[in-house]
Amino acid sequence: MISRKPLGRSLLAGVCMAALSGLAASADPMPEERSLSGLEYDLIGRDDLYTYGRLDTYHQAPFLDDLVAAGKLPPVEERLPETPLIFKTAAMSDGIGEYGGVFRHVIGGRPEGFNWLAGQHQGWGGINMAIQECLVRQGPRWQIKAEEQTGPLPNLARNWEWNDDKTELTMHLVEGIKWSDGDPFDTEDIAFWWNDNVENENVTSRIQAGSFGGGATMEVIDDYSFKFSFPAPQSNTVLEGLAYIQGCPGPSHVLKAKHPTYNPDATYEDYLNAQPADQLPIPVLGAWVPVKHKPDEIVIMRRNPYYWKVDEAGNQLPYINEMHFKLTTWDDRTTQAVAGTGDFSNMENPGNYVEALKQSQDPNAPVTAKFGPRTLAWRIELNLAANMGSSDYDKELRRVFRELDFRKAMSHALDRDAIGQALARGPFAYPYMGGFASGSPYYDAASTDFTPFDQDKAKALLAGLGLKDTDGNGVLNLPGTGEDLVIDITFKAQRTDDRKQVEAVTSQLAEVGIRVLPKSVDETSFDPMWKSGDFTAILQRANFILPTRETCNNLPVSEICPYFHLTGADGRQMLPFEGEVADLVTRISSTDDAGEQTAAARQLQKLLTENVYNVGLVQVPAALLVNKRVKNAHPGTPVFMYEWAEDAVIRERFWVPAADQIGELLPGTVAEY
Ligand code: BQZ
Repeated sequence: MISRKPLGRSLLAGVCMAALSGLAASADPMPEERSLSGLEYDLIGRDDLYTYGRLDTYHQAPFLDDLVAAGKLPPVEERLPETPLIFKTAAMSDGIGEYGGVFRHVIGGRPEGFNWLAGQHQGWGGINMAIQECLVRQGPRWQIKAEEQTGPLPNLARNWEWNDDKTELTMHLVEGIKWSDGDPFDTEDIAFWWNDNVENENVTSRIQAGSFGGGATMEVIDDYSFKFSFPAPQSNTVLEGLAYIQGCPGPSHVLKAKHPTYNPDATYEDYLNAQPADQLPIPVLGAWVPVKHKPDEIVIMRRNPYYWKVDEAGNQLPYINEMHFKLTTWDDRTTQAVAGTGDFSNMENPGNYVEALKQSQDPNAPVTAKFGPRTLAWRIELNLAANMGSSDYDKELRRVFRELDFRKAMSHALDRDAIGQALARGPFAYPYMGGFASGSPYYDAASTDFTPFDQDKAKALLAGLGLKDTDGNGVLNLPGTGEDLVIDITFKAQRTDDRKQVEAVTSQLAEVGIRVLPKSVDETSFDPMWKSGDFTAILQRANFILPTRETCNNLPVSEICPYFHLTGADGRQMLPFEGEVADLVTRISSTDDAGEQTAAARQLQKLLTENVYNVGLVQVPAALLVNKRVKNAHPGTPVFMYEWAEDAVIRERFWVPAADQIGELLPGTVAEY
C-alpha cells in the first residue's frame, strides 16, 4: 500500500541529477499582454452579499402550497433551518424576484454518477454545483473588495474560529438544514465525508488522504460543530480547500449502507456506483434536485423544497422551479446561448468567438458577450513517472521527459502565435508558459520564464541530449532503444480547441524531429485515464488560478499528485524543484498575509516556468453569456476567477419575469423519494 504522506523538502529522495542542467540559462521576459477584459463592477464587502438569521415570515413557491395542504410537505417554516442564509437585496442586480419558470443549461459532459463523495462528476457545466453544497464558497469572491479578501465565504459552515497558534480550527454548521428528502444535515454527514471518504485511501475522494492542511485530523464536537487539528500553523487560505469540489458533504443516511465500512457485503466499486446516473432522485443540499435523466438528451431538475437560503423578504430560494441540462456538446452550449435556445454559456471555445461576438452585438440578440481576464489555458503534461513506464521504450522516453533541456526544447519548438491563430483568428490568445494563468490574482509576468519560438535553439538542446536522427527518417532516435522518438499526446475528442492545438503542435514538433501521435479519447473516459497516470502525454485545459483549488491536478502536494508524476510501487524520483514547489504551496496556504502569499506565489511561478513543469501552449479570455430574460445575472461576473461562473453568478438568485417564463416540463412536482 502506498503511504500517502504530504510531500516536503525532507521527503525529497533520489534527485535526478541530470535535471539540474540548464537551470542557469537566462530567462526571456513574457511578451506584452493586451487585456480584452471589459467587465465593469463595483466591489462590495463580504457581509453585503449575504448573512444568516431568522426572519418573521417565510414564503414558498406557490405550487408548494398544495403539497403542504395535502400533507406531502411540512410547512416552509419547518423546512428551513433556524437561521437560513439570507441574500442581501442591494447586491442583487435585479432585486427580489418572482417564482416560476425554467433555466436551460447546455453541457458537453455526461453524468458519471451521483456519488460525488467518491469522486464522480455529474457532467460539469454547472450540473455538479446545482446539487452539491460545500462547507465554504469561493465563486462569489470575485465581487469582494480586496481588503476583505480574507479567505473563502461561509456556506454550510456559517462561521469558524482558530486557536491562538492557528493549529486548530473549529467550524460551525448552519443548524437545522435538511437534505432534499427531509433528513437532517449535521456532523454525521461531516464525519462520513471526512473519515469514510477523504481519509479512506480506497475512495478517490476530491481531497487526497492526508493532503488537506498538510495532514489535518478532524473530530466531531457536537451535532453542528467539528474541529480540524493541523500539524503546523495555518490560515484562512487553507479553507479554500473546503470549497467546491473538495469540501462538499454527501448524504450519509443513504451512502453508508453501500460503503464497505458499514456493509461487509459491499465492495468499493459498489460504493463508487452507490448513486448511479439512472437512479433518481437522490438527496441533495443544492437548490435543485435531479429527478429525470435521459442519457445523451437531458437531465431535469426540480426545486429543492428544503433549500436553506432565502431573500430578505423571506422568500425561500431558488426562484426558478425547474433546471434543464441539455446533454449535447461544449461548442453547442455557446451556439444555443447565442441562438436563445439555451440560457447560459461560458464562451470558452475560441473557434466560435468571432461569430458569437458578431451575433451578440445585435441589440435583439438573446445575450451580450463581455470578456473577462485570460483564465483558460492549455498545456501539455508530459508523464514524468519514468519508473512507471509500461515498457523499456516508455521508461526511456519518460527519462527524456525528465530532462529539463528536453522540455525547454519542446517549448522553444512551439510557435505559440501560430497555435493561437489556429484556435481563433484575432487578439484572443496569449502565450501560456504553465503555472498561473495571466487572469489569476497570483499571476506575475516578471516571475514567468518565456521560451520564445526558436527552432535552432530547440535543435541544439535536443542534440545536446544525444538525440540524433540515426536512421535518417526525419525523426530523432532514443539513444538506448534506438527507436524513433514518438510522443502519444492524448486529448478530449469532444473538445475542438484541444484538437486544433494538438494538430498545430504535431506539425511544429515534427520540424525539430519529434513525432507526435495524437490520440483522441472520449471526454467521459479522459479523467479516469488521466488520474491513473496511464498516458505518455496529454493536452489538458488547466484551471491553474488558485494554488489551493484542485491542487492535486497541478502540483506534487502528496504522493499521488500530480497525475503526470505519480508514485509507483517502487516509489518516485522527485525532480529537484518539486519538493520546493510543495513547500511553497504549504507556505501560501498557511498565511493570510497578502505580501507573503504574493512572494511565495512568485517563487512558485518562477520555479514552474523555468523548469517547464508542463509545456504551456496558449491562454484565452472567456465571456459569460446569460440569456437577457434572466434577472440577477450580474453583468460583471467573470467566467472563472475564484471558481467557475456557475458558482460565481449565484444561480439560486436568478429569476424570470412571469411574461418571459418558459413552461416547465414537470410543473407542480418535487422529487419523491
Ligand atoms: C465550466 C465547468 C463547470 C473540469 C470542466 C470540464 C472537465 C474538467 C472542468 C466549463 C466545464 C466547462 O469544465 O468547460 O466552462 O462550465 O465545466 O464545472 O472541462 O472536463 O475536468 O475541471 O471544470
